[in-house]
Amino acid sequence: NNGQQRLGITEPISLAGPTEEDVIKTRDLEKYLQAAGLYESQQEAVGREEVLGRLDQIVKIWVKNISRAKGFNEQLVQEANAKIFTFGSYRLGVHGPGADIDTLCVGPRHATREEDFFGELWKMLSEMPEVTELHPVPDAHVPVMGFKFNGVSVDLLYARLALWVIPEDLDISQESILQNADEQTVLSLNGCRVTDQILRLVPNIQTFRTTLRCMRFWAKRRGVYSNVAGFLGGVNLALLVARICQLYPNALPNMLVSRFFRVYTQWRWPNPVMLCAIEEGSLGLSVWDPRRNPKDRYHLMPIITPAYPCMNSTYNVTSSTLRVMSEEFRRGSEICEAMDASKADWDTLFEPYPFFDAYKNYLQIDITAENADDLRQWKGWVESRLRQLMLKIERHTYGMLQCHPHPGEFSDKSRPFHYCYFMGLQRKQGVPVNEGEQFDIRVTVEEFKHSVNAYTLWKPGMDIHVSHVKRRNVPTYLFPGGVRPSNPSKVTSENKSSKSRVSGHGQAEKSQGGKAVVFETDDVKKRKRSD
Ligand code: 3AT
Ligand code: MN
Ligand code: MN
Repeated sequence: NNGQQRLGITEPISLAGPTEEDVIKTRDLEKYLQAAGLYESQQEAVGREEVLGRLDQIVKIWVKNISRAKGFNEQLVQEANAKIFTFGSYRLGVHGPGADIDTLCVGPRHATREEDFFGELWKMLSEMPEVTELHPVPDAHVPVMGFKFNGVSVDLLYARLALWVIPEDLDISQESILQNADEQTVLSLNGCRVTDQILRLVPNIQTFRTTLRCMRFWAKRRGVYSNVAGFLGGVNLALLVARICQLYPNALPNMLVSRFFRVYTQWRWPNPVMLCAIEEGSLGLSVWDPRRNPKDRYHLMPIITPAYPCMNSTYNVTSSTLRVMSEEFRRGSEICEAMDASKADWDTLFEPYPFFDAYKNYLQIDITAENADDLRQWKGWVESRLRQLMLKIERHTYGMLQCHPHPGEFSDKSRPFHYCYFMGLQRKQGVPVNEGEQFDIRVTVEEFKHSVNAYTLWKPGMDIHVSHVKRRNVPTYLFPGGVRPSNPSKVTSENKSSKSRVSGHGQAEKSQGGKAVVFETDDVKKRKRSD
């Protein structure tokens, strides 16, 4: 127990350790997470280690091959080295079955990204029978090679260091590693450096892990797990949980969960959450600083990464997604209080958010393409733009119309090469409604589609369609088993009357006061493109 050592930028809130009840409740939580299938089997764990071992071998062979091809003498070829590091949920030790392994290949200065990594290494991988679904994305903000190795999903990034030889015991936590590194390398190293730093800055790794697993599960169930949609991603959640661990260094996971909700319900955003002080560094890289960088002032929910150069990890959050998350923190906090009074249990906390019951109006965004490969690219692009639609709608209605994006896509089994996305729409609450008020967002939607269709890699067949659907008309393939639940909120409140108070169901509906709010959206208009 190193809870005596102060970690973090303030004193802890409480040094209290667990009561007997906390021990029991934490054991209960661990059992719950086990039963929910959040842990992989021993066999899968061994499989992953094998994959990592093989990848390390492969990049070592690769770097020797390219050194030889570049005319290095045999001694230098033998010395040439590359190395695999991990980050993401696997490195944090909170990954579930079937999760990907996020890996970083660190190579020497003569191993270039374009030709050697995306060229030669790609070629080596493409010729291996163990490797399937190989998808290089060299033009991404953080360039990545995605593939499956023995069926395990792998994301492989590349960092090209300014060193001639990569020592086998290379420490990537020191700032000097970033010297003379290109921007993609800094970003790629950052994933690992941040993860390592988080693990160093929490007082107890085991309690941190269990708490984080719990919060990841909660966020997925409540529809607030998604970076790209403007909610919380793996890194954001890890940082939020790590800060709570610092504030309650001797607490067990059950306490940390309830403190998590309490602290973030009371948090006054945009005060930043950070695990350590933001250091200026000596390399002149830009760090998060709202006083200096005007764009940092617009961040609504800053959660700062703890490795130089410190950055905000939640630049995608909008006022709408922040509102949704704040509501979920509040709900979590109330449920934890109810749990203390034995009026709720873990089931209550993890109850899925009834997205298609929560709003009267939805925006449906359908996308199609001609084949699976096009669809995968089109999907990535459209997803990265959906946030713009949300921002535009909010801006064009002066914040009177609020959007709630559903994280993730849906697909209709009977429709190939098709995905759809949904956003709940509601009028801003607590503002008087004008009779017959309606929102015309046709221009907004048109603008959005225009920007989406400006995709530089657009191919014939990549199409997007935006429409307005009423709750009763949402397609049945959205529901598990293709069957719409008769009235989920009602069932809940009848069966679990003591818990319904805190579930927050149907609030959106009530607050619209039953008055007509009409949305006009563009409808089926086949896009024509001449080139
Ligand atoms: P899973 O268990 O894989 O679902 P995870 O936390 O490992 O959870 P990801 O594999 O999606 O999540 O991401 C791992 C890290 O990769 C998190 C972040 O440092 C980086 N990352 C992921 N997506 C992006 C992105 N779009 N842009 C920049 N970095 C990203
Ligand atoms: Mn991952
Ligand atoms: Mn990944």
